[in-house]
Amino acid sequence: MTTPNTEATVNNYDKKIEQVVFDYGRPGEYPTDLYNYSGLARGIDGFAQVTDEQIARFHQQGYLVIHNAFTPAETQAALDGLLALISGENPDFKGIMYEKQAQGISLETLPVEQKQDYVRKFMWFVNYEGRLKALSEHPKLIDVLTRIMGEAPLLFQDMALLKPPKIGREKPWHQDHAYFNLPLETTVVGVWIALDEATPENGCMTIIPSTHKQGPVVHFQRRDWQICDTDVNNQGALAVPLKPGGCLLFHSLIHHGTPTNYSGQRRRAVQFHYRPSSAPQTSVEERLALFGEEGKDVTC
Ligand SMILES: O=C(O)CCC(=O)C(=O)O
Repeated sequence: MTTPNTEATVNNYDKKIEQVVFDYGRPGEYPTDLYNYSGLARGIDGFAQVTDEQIARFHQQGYLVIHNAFTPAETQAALDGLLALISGENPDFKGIMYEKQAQGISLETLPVEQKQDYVRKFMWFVNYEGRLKALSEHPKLIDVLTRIMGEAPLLFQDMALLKPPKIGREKPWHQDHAYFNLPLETTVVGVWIALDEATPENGCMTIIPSTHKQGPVVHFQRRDWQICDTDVNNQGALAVPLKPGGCLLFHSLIHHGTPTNYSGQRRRAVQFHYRPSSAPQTSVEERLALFGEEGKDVTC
């Protein structure tokens, strides 16, 4: 059995990337219609508009889009924090993964403006950067998450895919729950926050509403730990364009993915995952029995 890609794995803060690494996913061609969408996700304006009806819609459709969730100052502070970590201001922070194209480049000699355009992923940064921690603990965000979960949320994963211009590889269709050792019935919520404008051209989120109700789908180790391209039914898919400071809250079983950034525009974002504080954990074996083990007698 292939060890599943751990793009988003890990359930606690004991684990972190220990050294500078390069993307181990396989960049590759994918069907040109894989990220086709039939509309744009509609959203509300600001946390103040999160009514009980919006919370109910999250549970029905598996997502909630909040434009202008964070102020320009809060968004800029998060971006400044990210750039401070890329520039190496905190030598203890090692959680950066570079795009494959960065291999052979003297990354340490590059100014941060250039260096950031080779970064694929950041992980486990909140404890190294106060500005990012503040974003993850934003009282208005925590309030909405508490209302969704019915109890206090616990941050258990922080990561950022930066998807640099021209080379930012896709994140194939997947369910985040396939990476988490948590019982299926746990309401796990991902929060994806745009730091740049995210568009279909530079690789914004694409989601298939209500797919969180279909339960676990087998994932395969292909270009990534992903749903097989031929198992994706993107009829009804929605693109989720966001301006900086906008965010997408999404259920961990919803099918989602992001196309390659072929544009010349940056698409920096951060993503936090929260679970109810009281949720028990399960094991890798239990997770793979539901989502994996290279397809359990099926092909991809
Ligand atoms: O930021 C992206 O491009 C996709 C992130 C995502 O879906 C994930 O890491 O689970």
